[in-house]
Amino acid sequence: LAPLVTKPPVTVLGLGLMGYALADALLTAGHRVTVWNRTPAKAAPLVARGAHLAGSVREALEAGPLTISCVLDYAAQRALLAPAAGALHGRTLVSLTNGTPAQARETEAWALALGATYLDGGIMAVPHQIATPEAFLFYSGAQDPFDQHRATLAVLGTPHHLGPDVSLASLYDLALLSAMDMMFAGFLHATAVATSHRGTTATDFAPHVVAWLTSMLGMVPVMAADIDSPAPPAYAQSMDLVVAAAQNMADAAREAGIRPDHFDRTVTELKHRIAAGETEYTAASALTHLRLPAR
Ligand code: FVH
Repeated sequence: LAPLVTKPPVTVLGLGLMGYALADALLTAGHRVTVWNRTPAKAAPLVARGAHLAGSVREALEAGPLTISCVLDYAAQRALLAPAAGALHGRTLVSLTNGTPAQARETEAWALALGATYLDGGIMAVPHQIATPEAFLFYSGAQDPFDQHRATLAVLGTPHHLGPDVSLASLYDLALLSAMDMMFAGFLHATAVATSHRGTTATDFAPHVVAWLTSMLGMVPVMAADIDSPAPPAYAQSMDLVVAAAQNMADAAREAGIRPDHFDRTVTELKHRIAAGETEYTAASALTHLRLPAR
């Protein structure tokens, strides 16, 4: 006997690495899954497991009340949805396509004008983490569709609804992706410096990177509290010490034959700040200098 399918139907548009993982997780959880992809052949293993491959985007949207879209970018998403837009009326669209806060606001207005409800989302996971405890996803937009589809969305990873401002999910998503990008850039720079020593391999060095970055992560809440609080900071260093360290990092990179650009720029900026009278380096002061002047 075939198992009884009692969970709500869900449509997934886009079967790249991430879209495929989303559809696969929903199928595994027992949902009736309809899929659509520009290249239909990618759906074959899902269809073999019971997914329905829609012949058009319109058919995919009409298959149920909830559609999750996960394609390359918002331009591709809009281009594929536009010809079938009428089918969004009375349905919920959740975009897990990576985009900017402005694109989220624009897409929400477009969907609302069509009589649809809209949630914008950001996936904080890579495909193999979907439906594991490591995966979490940000959502923003109206509370009602989130509450209505919460159980389905929870299959993919822990859902965090950030509130009715639809731009928040992409803002948090891109902020965290920026942190990840800079962390990996830091790892690569460190590894380039360390492996300039002939006897050192990246594999030898990696555990030290992991240990150091893991221990330094403990500073994040301390620095965050300093940023938010008007009280004297718990963590502060003299500007002279920080500029000397940055100069050493620039010089060590140069000696190792590695581009010192980032640290050269840091030294220049810190020297300007010292010349302007700054004596203490704090998280709050660093943040102030990241902000562009108000337009
Ligand atoms: N992969 C990851 O680790 C990250 C994790 C966080 C979230 N991102 C975002 O998810 C979106 C999709 O990413 P992906 O990993 O699935 O990407 P690809 O494997 O490259 O697949 C791209 C899909 O988009 C379809 N597509 C591309 N252009 C068009 C178009 N003009 N019209 C219709 N569909 C289009 C593509 O179709 P096909 O090539 O298979 O026919 C794939 O389905 C993305 O926003 C990430 O930033 C993933």
